[in-house]
Amino acid sequence: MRIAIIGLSNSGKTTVFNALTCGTIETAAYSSGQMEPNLATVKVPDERLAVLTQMFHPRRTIPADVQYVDVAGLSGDARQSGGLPAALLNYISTADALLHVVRAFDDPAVPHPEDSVDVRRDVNIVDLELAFSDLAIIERRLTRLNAEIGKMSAREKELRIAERDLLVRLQATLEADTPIRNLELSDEEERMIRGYQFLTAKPMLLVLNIGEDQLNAPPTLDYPYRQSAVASLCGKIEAELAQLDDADAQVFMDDLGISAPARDRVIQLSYELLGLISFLTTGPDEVRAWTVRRNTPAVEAAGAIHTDIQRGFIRAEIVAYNDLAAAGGMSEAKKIGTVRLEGKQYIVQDGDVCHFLFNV
Ligand SMILES: Nc1nc2c(ncn2[C@@H]2O[C@H](COP(=O)(O)OP(=O)(O)OP(=O)(O)O)[C@@H](O)[C@H]2O)c(=O)[nH]1
Ligand SMILES: [Mg+2]
Repeated sequence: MRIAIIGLSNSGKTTVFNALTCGTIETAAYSSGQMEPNLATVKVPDERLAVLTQMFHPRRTIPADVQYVDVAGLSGDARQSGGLPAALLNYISTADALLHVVRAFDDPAVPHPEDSVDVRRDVNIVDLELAFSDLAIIERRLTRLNAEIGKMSAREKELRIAERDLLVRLQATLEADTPIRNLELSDEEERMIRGYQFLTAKPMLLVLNIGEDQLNAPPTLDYPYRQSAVASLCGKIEAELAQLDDADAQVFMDDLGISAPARDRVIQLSYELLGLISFLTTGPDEVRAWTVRRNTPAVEAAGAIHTDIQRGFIRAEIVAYNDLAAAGGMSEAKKIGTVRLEGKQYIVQDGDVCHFLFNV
C-alpha cells in the first residue's frame, strides 16, 4: 500500500513526511521544485501482533507497512500548461491513496504560492488539478471508444457501450466539481475503471498543517465526500517529535498538551478512512500483518502474500483474532469450533487470522 503526499508547494509536505516516517529530509522555505520523490516505509502499530507473538513464538514478527511517497508540489496551473508533469503524475496515479497536505500555518518567512493562507481555496485548487487530469483521460478515451464502437462485434460492442456510459457519468460528476470517489460504484463498474487509475477516485485524507499557535483551536473544514477524511496536525512540531526518544517525546508532548504523536493517529486514520484492513498470518516462522482493502475476497487477499497462493487457492482456514485470543491457541480454537473453512469469495475481515491452502 502506498500513499502519495500531495499539495501545493511549501504547504509542508516534506515536513509531514518526516513526521510520519521519522525522517530527516531537508525542508526549505523556498520551493525545491525537486521531481525525485522521497520514499519511506512505516510500520503500522498493531497490539494484536504482540499477543500472537506470545502465542506462537515465531522467529520474527512483521507488522503491516504503509509506504509514503513525498513528491514535488502541485502548481495549480496544470490546465494552462497542459497537464501534470509526467513523472509527478506517475507517482500519484500509482498510489493507493492520497494524503493532501493543506497549509493552515501562517509564517511570513515561508512564501505561499498564492500569497495568502486560505485552506478552502487551496483544497479547491488541488482538487481541480486532480479532476482536470482525470477529465483529460476520460475525454481521450471517449474519443477512441466512439470511433471504435461502430466497428465492433455485438458482444464486444455491449461491453464498450457499458464502459462509455460509465465514463460519461464520471465526466458529468467531475464537471459538477465532485470527485469520482464520491460515487457509489458497483464492483463491476469499479473493475471497469480500475485500469485508468483516476486520481479523484483514490481515497483522500486531507491533513491541515497547522501552526503552533493553532494547536488548541485547529481550523475545521467541511469535506463531505465518501472515502475522504480531514485531520489536522502541526507538521513542524511533529517532525521534531519524531526525532526524540520516547521519554523526551513524552515530556515534549506533555508540554504542548498533545496526547499522542500524529504519526500513529494519521496511520490509524489512513487505515479506517482509506478503507484498509489488516489480516494476520501465524506460524513458527513468522507472525505477520498484511494490508488489504476492505471488501477484499479471500482469493485476492492470498495474492497479497504471493501470486502462487492466489493462483492455486483451494480454501482458507480462518479464525477471528478475538476468538483466537479468547481460546488461547490454535488447537484450542479448533476444539471450540471457532476456526472456519472459507472459499475464494469470502470477504476478509480486519483481524482475521488466515491460513491459506493452495496447490501450484
Ligand atoms: N511555522 C511553520 N512552518 C512550517 C510548518 N510546516 C512546514 N513549515 C515550513 O515551511 C517550509 C516548507 O516546508 P516543506 O515541508 O519543505 O514544504 P513542501 O510542501 O515539502 O515544499 P515543496 O516540496 O518545496 O513543495 C519549511 O521552511 C518548513 O520549516 C509548520 O507547521 N509551521
Ligand atoms: Mg517538499
